[in-house]
Amino acid sequence: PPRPAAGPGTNHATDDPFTAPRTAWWRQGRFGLFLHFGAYSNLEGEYTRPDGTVCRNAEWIKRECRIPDEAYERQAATFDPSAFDAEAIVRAAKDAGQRYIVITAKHHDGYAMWPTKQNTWNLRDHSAFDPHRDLLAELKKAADAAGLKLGFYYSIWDWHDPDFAAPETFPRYKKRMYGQLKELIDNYDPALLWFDGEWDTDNPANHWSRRDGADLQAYLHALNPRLIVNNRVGKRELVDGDFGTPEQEIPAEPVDGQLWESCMTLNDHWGFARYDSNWKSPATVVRNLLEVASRGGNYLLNVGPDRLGRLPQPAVDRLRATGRWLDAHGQGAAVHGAGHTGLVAAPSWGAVSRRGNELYASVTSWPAAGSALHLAARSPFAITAARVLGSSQQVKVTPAGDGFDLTPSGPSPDPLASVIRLTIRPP
Ligand code: JFZ
Repeated sequence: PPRPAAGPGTNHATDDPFTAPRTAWWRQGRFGLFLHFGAYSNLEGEYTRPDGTVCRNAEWIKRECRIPDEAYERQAATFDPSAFDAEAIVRAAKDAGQRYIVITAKHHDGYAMWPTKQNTWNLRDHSAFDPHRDLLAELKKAADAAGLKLGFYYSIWDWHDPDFAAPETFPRYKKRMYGQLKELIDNYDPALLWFDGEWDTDNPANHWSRRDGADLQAYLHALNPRLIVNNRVGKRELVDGDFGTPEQEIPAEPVDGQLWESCMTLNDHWGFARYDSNWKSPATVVRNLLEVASRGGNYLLNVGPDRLGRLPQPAVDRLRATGRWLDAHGQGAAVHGAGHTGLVAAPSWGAVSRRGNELYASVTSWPAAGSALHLAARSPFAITAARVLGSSQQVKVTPAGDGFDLTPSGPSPDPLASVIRLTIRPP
């Protein structure tokens, strides 16, 4: 169903993000790299208290480990991500088959990763980093050169700004926030803004209102009508951004007429944590990506660079493996530009996506020799051709019950997952 029209006074983009040309790159891209990088990264997940005990957390370390402001500021002053290599990061994303990058410009700790003019709590004015460098500018340049889109995560909730917590001073905070967002848009021309921290909370109290969300979305679209904005800009009332943001989960069903993006960590933390080696396997990443695409969503896979700005090698390896898998199976045909079929039921053996008149049946549980995969049809259609991508293997298609049986002639060409491409004649 079409989205409800904008309510009175909500001057946001009135196009339907589900079909709007401005969201086409995002809808087709399906796969992005999320980067959590900030002053917390400098601690690499471990804070040693004055008494010698160690407290562990990643991007929430300031709050969860109750680090006093002075101590947190002191450690941030030593932050020197000198090994941040925007080209290497962009190459890793591109090799993975990712089409966009979203980096934390400001997380809850309030620390800005660019030389903002609104305060000195930023990487230029409060760090040991080369003052002539600008990470976001470097990333923008490298992303542009590689044809990847760049977006910024921006936390509304701010633990550092002295004007944040009191309702009387909140307007002053908002003014600085608007100033920062204008800087980001004017100086780096992001394709997307990914808001967070819009929720009700204490310590510090959050006075962000549904009206604030609507005003902000209107402001942003006035600055750049093509900007894509996530739903956490507001409180899911008055405005809902352009896409939903399920976190660390894949919705079982696509939401009719609504864009969504599932964000997920590659290990167990968003920010770098040196003790966390619980990396998802390439098979898990590929399976998640296929599931997400088959349900019409995007997959925003997170990596936290270390204190020097380097991507952890296990993360690079997994990104590389994901890209290799996509290349080997039809150059990402099951993912890029593909989406929800609307024609078949989600199978237990994998995921099925659709691009035009082709269905991509990605099989993570390949059948034993001579056995079939059942494809249940929700509405009648015909299959006119079937082949295994990246292989010469034949697949026999036989009408069966509510759909078809697909019987491959041999073992799975790829233990990770293999793709059967079905050419269909739609109803
Ligand atoms: C937030 C942050 O607090 C976290 O550090 C990380 O940046 C993540 C991507 O976003 O955490 C959230 C945000 C939203 C929900 C849960 C955790 N949510 O909607 O359930």
